Amino acid sequence: MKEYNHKKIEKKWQREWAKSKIYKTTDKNKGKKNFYTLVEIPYPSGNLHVGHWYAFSVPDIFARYKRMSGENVMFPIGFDAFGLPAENAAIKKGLNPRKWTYDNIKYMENQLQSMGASFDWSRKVVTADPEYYRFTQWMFNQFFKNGLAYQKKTPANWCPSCKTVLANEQVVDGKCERCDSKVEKKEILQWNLKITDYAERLLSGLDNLSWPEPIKNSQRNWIGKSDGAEIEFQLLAFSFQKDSKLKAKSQKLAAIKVFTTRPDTIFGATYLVISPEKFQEKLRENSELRIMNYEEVRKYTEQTKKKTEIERTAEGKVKTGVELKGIKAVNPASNEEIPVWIADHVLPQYGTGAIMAVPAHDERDFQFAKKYNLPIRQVIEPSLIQTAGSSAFKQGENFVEGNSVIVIIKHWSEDKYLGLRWREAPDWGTLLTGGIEEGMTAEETARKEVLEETGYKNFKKILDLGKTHVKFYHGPKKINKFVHADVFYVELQDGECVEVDELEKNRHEPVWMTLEKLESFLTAIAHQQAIKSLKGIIYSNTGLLTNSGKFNSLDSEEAKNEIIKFVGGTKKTTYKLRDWGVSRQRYWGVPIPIIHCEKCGQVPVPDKDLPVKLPEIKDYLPRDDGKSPLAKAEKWVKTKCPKCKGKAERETDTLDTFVDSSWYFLRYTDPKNKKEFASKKKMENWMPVDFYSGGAEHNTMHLLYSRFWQKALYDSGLVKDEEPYKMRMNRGLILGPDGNKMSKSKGNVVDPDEIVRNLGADTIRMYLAFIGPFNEVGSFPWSTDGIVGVRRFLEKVWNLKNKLQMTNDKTQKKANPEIENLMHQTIKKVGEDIESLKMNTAVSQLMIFVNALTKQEKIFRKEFEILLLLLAPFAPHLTEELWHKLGNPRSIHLTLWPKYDQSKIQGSKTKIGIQIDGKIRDILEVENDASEDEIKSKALESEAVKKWLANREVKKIIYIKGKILSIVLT
Ligand code: ANZ
Ligand code: ZN
Repeated sequence: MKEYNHKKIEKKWQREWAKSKIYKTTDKNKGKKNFYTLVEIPYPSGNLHVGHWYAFSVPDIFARYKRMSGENVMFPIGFDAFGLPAENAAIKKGLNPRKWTYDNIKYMENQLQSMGASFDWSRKVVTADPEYYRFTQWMFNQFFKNGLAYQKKTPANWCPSCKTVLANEQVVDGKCERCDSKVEKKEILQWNLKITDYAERLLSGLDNLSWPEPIKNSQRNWIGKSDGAEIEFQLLAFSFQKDSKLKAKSQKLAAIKVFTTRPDTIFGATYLVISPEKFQEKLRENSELRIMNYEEVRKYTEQTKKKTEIERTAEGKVKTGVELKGIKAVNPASNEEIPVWIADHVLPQYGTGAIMAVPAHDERDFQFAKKYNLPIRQVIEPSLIQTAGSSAFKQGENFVEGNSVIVIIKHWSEDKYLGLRWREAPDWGTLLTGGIEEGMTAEETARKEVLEETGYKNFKKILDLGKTHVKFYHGPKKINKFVHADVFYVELQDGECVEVDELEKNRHEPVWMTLEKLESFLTAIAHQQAIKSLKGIIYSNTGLLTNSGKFNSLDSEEAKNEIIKFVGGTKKTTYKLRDWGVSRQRYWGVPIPIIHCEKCGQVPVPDKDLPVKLPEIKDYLPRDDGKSPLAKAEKWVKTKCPKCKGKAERETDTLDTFVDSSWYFLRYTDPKNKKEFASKKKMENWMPVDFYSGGAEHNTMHLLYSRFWQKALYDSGLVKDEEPYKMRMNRGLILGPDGNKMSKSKGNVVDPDEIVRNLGADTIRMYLAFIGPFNEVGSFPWSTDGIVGVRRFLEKVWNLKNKLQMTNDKTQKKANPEIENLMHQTIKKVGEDIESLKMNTAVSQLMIFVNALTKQEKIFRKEFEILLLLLAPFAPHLTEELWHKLGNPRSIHLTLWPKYDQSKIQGSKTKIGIQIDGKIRDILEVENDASEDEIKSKALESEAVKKWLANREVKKIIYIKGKILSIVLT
């Protein structure tokens, strides 16, 4: 018996597959459906790590399965070869980034070969190849001609250590994603792509994609759509006298436009806040605009510019600001003159860069108003609907309206409050409450209710906390109610009581409790709201308007449009998404194909002159003047204007690598095309991508950029589909054996090359498939025992060949029906599990099957062959070797996936005893592979079990696999 020698087998078959090109995909394969499996194009960082293995070898299992299932599968690979990581590494080692990158690619190609993945290498794409980036440049120029690419002086995230501009997405917690330095703001002339023009389509396009919801939601949040209005506030100038008292002069100055999502709250806008940058702009535009405290304002603005967006908007941040002395604004709804401030928490790029502050209903405005003593005016009265408990409002049914009071009563000597426990509705906890009768005021009612229902008669204090409106179902009276309640707070003077009516006493029981207890005791939503009002927690939801002139008592949502009209505003939708800054002041990237001419302005390099090749220069280190190192390549920079032939200069910035990776998947469909980025016909063979697997970190960057890119190409008629990816899936993370993220400094990095040498590629592949469900974003620690276990499993498979029963064997036994059933069940389960990316449970099933075979004295060739076929996507080398040893001439990987016989599977049921409090009460027949949850729910539905469940509750359920489900009752 020869031993399982993975080294020999793996090398041999990798060479053989390369020679016979079995993974080369033709664009059309008769009778087969094309299926495009895509994995994210890797950076040639220099060394393949376990993360790469996970990212490629598990999707390879999927691709192989699809191929065996009769589909024409394309599974391409390439290298995203430009960009910071390559350059930083090159800088550290003093090497030319091009040489360094291409050396890495060579090295990584060998490593990738060792994985035994079924990549179609003939479609390799390298984004740093001039044949590739010539089309990156060409597309950029199309966008430029269509007005989608523009240059603008923008405050950029500047990394002082990498000496380059970073995209917002590359700034994490105010720090550079790559080097962790604190990011600064710097004004730089930069190229941008107008992704914001596509915000709405990027959003609505998601609705029709069958991607996982969490991925779609992260894109939705990133795009951040808000419906609101833009409203103008006039500014007034004030002349001021020596005593520094303001004196209105009512000279109309510029107007300030604000963006608000809550125009309904405008009567409560008691001051205006402008972002410091926006105000500077206003000052520049309008020479009449003058303020008294310019120096203070200037200083504050300077400080603001040093802050990152995250620092400016952090939730817990202490609010700061400076009032603009000498001007006021006019609230267009109330005509009031209100103060104007600048503050850094208002961002210049969002909305209009200015806000109307409504401190009564916005938490940030509230904190600001408290700190600077600005007026706070409530304009929304809470309007609530009880949805929980027996008093939940019955939607769609009639209701009666009424007025009432809610009274919070505080104890005279203790820090306690009164709650009422109702006898008629035991789940009901409330404050004191009662209806207002004709001719009585709310306060009179509150006093009367306290006296009549509790007997207390001496008040130290009574406070009106405003109105709350609520819809609920009145259980005892059996009607829906819409109650308008006045909330009061009463502090008792002493415990002196009058006798309370027996009838009242019987309805509810008064309980004294701490405020904290009271809050969890109250079930009535309006009463919970009353406590919030008492605690001074602002109400930021919708409700009924108050203090709002002719709009009083209207529903705030319904009043929005009328108020916008009333103040002459316009409806406006904004997005958080910003335009995509694509300029990089870096050497190692695609040169932006634009020529600057003094006469003609920005002129795109003509198609015939593309690619604009990245020149070879000596000094490619970043410069600290904010310019790209290419600026030093004078010969290259100086050129002729394509239009007027006069002297001109090349753009020296290079493109962000996210540009390179925004279309690589199109190039795979036609990688050698010299005329076009890909021919339409070739693209139609494969696009859109059927299955795209990658990392969650790309939800909002690459995935959004490439969707935008595709839409922009679509609008130019260059591609047929508006969306590039039919399905997207994010994989999890492989952790070090210690449960931490693998990192050199922690010494917990697993080296796949070493494992390939010692245990083999098939073992790693299988192990990574087994480590967890591939379709769930989780993190899985590497286990040395685990991988050794998988290796042993493969050895078992190897040794099974010794049990093969020869056809001429006289002692031949009949097929074992148990094995046959298990085999069909395994075919079914492994196929279904791979299809749904639950590779881990597919492996478990294979292990069950192998164990059963190992226990047999002899096994049939058919059984062994089926095992090999099912195992082929996971362990391609081992299975190929054994397949050929059996005398099969063709590659196992070109063989079809076996079919299962349903009738054989149905026989494979198992009996599970259902135990209740220790006694078997029922027996269930379930599929062998039924999950614990399935068995549980079946058991709880069984009539026999239900009988025992009446009046009692399930305390615990214990499942002993394949045998007993034990239910313990209370
Ligand atoms: C008045 C108001 C009252 C607001 C209220 C909210 C609640 P989202 O939903 O995230 O789009 N805002 C507008 N522009 C801003 C800027 N440049 N920097 C900081 N804050 C800005 O947020 C929209 C709300 O954020 C706007 O509506 C505005 O405050 C504020 F009870 O206006 B609101
Ligand atoms: Zn010119």
